[in-house]
Amino acid sequence: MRVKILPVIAAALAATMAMPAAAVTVSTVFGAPDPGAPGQTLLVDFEGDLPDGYTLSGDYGLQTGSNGSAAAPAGNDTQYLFVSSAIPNGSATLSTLDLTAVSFYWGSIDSYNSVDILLSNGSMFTIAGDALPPANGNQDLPSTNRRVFFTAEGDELISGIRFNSTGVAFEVDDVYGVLSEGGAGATVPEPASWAMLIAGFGLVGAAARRRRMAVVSA
Ligand SMILES: [Ca+2]
Ligand SMILES: [Ca+2]
Repeated sequence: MRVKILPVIAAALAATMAMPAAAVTVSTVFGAPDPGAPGQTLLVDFEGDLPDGYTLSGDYGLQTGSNGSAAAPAGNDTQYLFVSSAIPNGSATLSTLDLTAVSFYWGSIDSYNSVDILLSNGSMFTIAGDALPPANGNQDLPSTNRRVFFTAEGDELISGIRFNSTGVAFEVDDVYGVLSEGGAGATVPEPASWAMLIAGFGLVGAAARRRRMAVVSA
């Protein structure tokens, strides 16, 4: 009978542990200059050391003003971060504390820029620059210099942002966000998962009852 029961348990556990699809909503506000992020807290401005709990990895540059490597986001005369195909890999990751929402000022949006929003459950949400037209890299237009907001749905939490660019360049400054009040590491199964788990145990119980009945009738 164990041979029959174990697959039922395995199926129930697999349903519990299955990674949900990343659910993130996106909205933008035209910039030139940065419209700011009402209701959110400034987390990283790329001016000095990162605050505790934040790290930058990958390949990136930090600069003020415009040159051949990168263009200052419209209306921004402070230091900003850029990634570029002119720098190996054209990709950098900002790891954050657990956030329910995050936003940043995206300068001279190019179609070949993309953003990966990393979620603490291991899944990822991606948006490409060409989702925000005209995405032609114009350094002055409000439509190509936007604050972009990402909000995690349900119990999901944002744990990082990866900036990618296969051309010159992806420019970003002033990451704002909303810190999670629940803190990191709370991994209570969602109601749907509980239902699957309980249903799985129910099947196990039914199998056990059938076995007892079989024993009695034998
Ligand atoms: Ca800055
Ligand atoms: Ca650009």
